[in-house]
Amino acid sequence: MASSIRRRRPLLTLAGLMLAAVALPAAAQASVGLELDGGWQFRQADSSDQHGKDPRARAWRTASVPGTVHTDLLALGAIPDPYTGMAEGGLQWIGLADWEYRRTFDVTSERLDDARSDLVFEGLDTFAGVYLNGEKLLEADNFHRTWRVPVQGRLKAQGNELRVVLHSPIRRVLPQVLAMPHKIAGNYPSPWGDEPKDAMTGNFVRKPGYHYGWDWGPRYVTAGIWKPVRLESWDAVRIDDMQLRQDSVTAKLAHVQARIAIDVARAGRYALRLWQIAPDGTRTQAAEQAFDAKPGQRTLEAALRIANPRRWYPAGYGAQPLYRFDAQIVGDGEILAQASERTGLRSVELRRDQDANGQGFGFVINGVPVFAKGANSIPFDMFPARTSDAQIRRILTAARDANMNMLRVWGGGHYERDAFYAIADELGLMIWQDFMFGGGMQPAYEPAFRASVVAEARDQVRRLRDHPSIVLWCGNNEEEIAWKNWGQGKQLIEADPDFARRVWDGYVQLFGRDLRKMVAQEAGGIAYWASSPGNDLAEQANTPEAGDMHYWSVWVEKQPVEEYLNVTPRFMSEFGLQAWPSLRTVRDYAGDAPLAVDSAVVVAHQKFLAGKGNERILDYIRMQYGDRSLQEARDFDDFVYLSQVMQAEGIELAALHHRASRPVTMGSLYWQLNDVWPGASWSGIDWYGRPKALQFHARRFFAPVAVAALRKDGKTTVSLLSDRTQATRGELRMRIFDLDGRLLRERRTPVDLPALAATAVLQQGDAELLGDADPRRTVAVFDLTVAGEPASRDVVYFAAAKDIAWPDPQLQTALRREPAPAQAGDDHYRLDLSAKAFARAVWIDFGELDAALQDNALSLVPGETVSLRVDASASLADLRKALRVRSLADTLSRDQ
Ligand code: BMA
Repeated sequence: MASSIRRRRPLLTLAGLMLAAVALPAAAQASVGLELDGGWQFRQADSSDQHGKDPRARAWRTASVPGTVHTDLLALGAIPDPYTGMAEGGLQWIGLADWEYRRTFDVTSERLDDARSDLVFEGLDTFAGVYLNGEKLLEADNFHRTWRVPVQGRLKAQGNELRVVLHSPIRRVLPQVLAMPHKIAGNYPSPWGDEPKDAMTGNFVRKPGYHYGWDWGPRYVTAGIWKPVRLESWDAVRIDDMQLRQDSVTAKLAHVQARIAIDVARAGRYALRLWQIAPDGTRTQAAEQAFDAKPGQRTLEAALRIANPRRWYPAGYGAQPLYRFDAQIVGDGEILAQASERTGLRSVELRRDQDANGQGFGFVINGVPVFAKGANSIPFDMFPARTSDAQIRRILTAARDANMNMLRVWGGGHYERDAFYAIADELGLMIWQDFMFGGGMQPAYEPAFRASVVAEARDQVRRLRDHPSIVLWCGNNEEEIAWKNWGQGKQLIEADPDFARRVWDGYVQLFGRDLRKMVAQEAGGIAYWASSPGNDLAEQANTPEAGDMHYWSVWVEKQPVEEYLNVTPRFMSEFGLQAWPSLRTVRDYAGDAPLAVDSAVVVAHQKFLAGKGNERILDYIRMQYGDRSLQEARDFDDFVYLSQVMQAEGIELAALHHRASRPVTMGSLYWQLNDVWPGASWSGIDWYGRPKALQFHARRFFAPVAVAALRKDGKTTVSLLSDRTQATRGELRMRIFDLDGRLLRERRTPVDLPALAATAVLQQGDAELLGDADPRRTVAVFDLTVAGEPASRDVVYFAAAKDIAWPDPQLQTALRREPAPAQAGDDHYRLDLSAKAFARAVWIDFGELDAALQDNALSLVPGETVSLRVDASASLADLRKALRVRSLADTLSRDQ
């Protein structure tokens, strides 16, 4: 909600209001009143015992708010960049220190006279004592909450001092954890000795789990004032919250209940005015009501009926029209308070019908069952305040461009800022929103802990509930499965059955009852789901028959990727394979250090410690591409390339299988969309926003209309996948080639694609497809063309890549400049690419130059020319010089 308070101040013009609304992300918690973000200083607190690590520990130094202590130290040059080289181990002292922030501010006499004044901290990380003019105001203990403290009568006109003391979260919690006779298991033990491996504190704090280290990111247990601070003063009335509850939405009519929570300082007669701004900009008054109010809090309600609403759809199903509502509280002819909220009108249902396969799990938007395609998102940075809205927009746009329609905001991070959800609303990305619980149980058996969580969750649901993108609130990530299936429950039951029962009962109370109740009260009808993966607390937590599934036998248990074909879940919410980001990204963090699979600077950014991540990547490369591909010690570049090919081909296999299994399966979200820092991970886009091969594959395997040719046990099933709501027709072309480019067989078949369906159209054994052709020298290429849709291709190989003698495809490239576009920006180029023999996993790059490619990571059929748009700021000559094209043959044939 964007809100503002105004008293005896000039009114904004209507145009000004519109502009303000355009500039703000929807539902922004506008920093109105007196913003207190600038002018802060910081130092180590008296209580800290880390002064020796920081030569100027006691000096007041410039700080940024919102921000974190790590980024403040970095800005001063007091520490090395936490993301480069091998800085991590040497920076753990920061998490053990206590810190102190301060600033002063003046208050106008008008404000001093106001009946009410609140200091608002949108986010404090985490154990924070807050003092105003030496008097303690607040003892905060939850990163995810918004803190509002009344301060009227405690302000002076000049030189108010605000001081925030941040205690080391590890130090604060460790005594309590050490005193426990039996510990609760958690993720991940610190490799750095800053806390004992068997007394992990992270799960006892309401602070992002990933700050304590994760299997794709470093450990930086930071502290700070991570969101804006402001002083809000009012004399009459303040709008505290505004909800646009969508009670029903159909093509004909939307019933929206506007609920405006106000805080009245002065008794009087007021009026609520509500304006509706339709997606086309038409502004109409939606309600006006007068009311008498006494001091205190109350909620005003107005029932709105919107005829023939323009409905919001997920990407690929329709447009994303957004309505804005402006509320004003008027008294004595003046606007005393106003707020603005944006939403999209749609109906959302989590459909869980019983059927022959068990119980379904799928999202139905405006009556349309939507196959969810997407990925899991993690925080965009270790230090969230430094993420820019532009960075978020770039990554979310890349997700939408890859034909995704859903992201799961994973529970080990933080609730994202308003802009994230506003952008998701605009792009049509549905959001599965976890509450922030990531790995292992918490002390939910303590009522005070549960109360803190419910307060946090209420803050967040109220902040975010009008975003049409949010389609599910989920209690936690992987806590139930860890307890039930991974032995965490069993171990504790064996060690201490009474305590184990308390832990489980606390879990059920928090995730089964408290959060469910709060979501039912506050979230406007959006479904609640206890845990991912799970079956909403039913006995079995991770099964293909019901609920959502995380499938990690491939990767964690080292099963071959073909195993993906043997699991058909109702909704796959996690599965993944790691790959390294581009060499350029590795160089950016590693500098000139020698790069090899096992070199120290490389391993420092590989966080899958449980299984030695680079060894695991090599295992998967070997399974598919063989030993002869591996020059790893000598040629890190090949390792990066092969890791990306392996990841992209593996995830594609699984995602196409999920889509082909519709309607049994209704979702496929791979792990993971983005990165928190530059390093190895399961992401398709690295921390700089550079795509791995997976990102290009995703656009093709998530295309609304696509062909899946899946070979299992010597039999290939070809399915036509359509997310279109109307039936269409097209042509399926099958060609059997030998690798040198000889066409052995071709068949073209007209095909029907029923709406919202996967349709198997062909099933053939190897012998039928191959005839007497050599399986090691032959491929089957399936192309689907449907008018108005991009062509879709899938290729079947009859032998593992390592068993195929790849001929040199003799790739040909031609790069030219295209006429300049109408608007300024990068230049446009066109790259024509062709191959003489079959080319698998063609990768184009321009080295150190920034160039956005329309497509990449392609397979090329002999004789065809693929023409790609390239956007770059570099000159044609420089691009030509930097252009490099490779395919699997280059890497696999090097030693032959
Ligand atoms: C999943 C996630 C994360 C983790 C990922 C890769 O289970 O929920 O906890 O990063 O696996 O191991």
